[in-house]
Amino acid sequence: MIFENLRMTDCCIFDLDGVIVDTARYHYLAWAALARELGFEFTPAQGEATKGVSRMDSLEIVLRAGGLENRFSGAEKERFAAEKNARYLDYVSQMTPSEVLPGVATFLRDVRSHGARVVLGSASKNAGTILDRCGIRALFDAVVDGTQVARAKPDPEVFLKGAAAVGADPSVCVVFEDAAAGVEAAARAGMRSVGVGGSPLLARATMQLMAFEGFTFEKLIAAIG
Ligand code: B16
Ligand code: MG
Repeated sequence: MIFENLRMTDCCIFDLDGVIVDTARYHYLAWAALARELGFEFTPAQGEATKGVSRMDSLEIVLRAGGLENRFSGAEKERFAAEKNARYLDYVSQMTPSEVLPGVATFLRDVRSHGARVVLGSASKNAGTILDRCGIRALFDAVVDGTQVARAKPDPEVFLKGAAAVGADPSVCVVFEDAAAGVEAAARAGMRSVGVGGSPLLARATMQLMAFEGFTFEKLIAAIG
């Protein structure tokens, strides 16, 4: 069968925020509230730079936006990050399965129905909570998140650990990412990638996908093998 002859993909690794759910708006609201407490406005455009970036690196982006870099001790920064996270978790605790982005759950099931593995590779330390709130943890063969990695994207650690968790070689893995740092992490891991959402910042990805509705594993294989 042509489909099987073309197939190089045995494992799909998914970023969480921006690919499976749209938690970016909750991250933004929580950072903007912290910025207001510190006396400045953090705009949605400035919030774009925090996508895919770890919590402490995101805090540095926020402080820089307010001209407050190098102003606070490590302990104060930890307190700011904890405060932001508490606000973020208030939003996350209200999430329901309806917030899984359209077509995603169907695509994950389709990947598995062809015998390929489905893995989560997220920078978020809250990934497990989000998967549980949205009722989709059982759709993954392995979950690697911010609690298990020492180095943030664009370091490839999260994706290499994800592949290792299901015994897949990087050459048969495809990473689905909405952030430039994640596309670069995939390339550094020796993996192909799908840039999700249409941002011009994802131009380095192997292929682009606007949204999951109507997308199938067969279409993925037809496009990139
Ligand atoms: P947390 P992803 C990332 O998730 C978010 O895109 C990024 O905005 C956030 O700062 C990071 O997780 C850390 O999240 O504070 O929950 O640990 O896109 O890698 O799934
Ligand atoms: Mg993301």
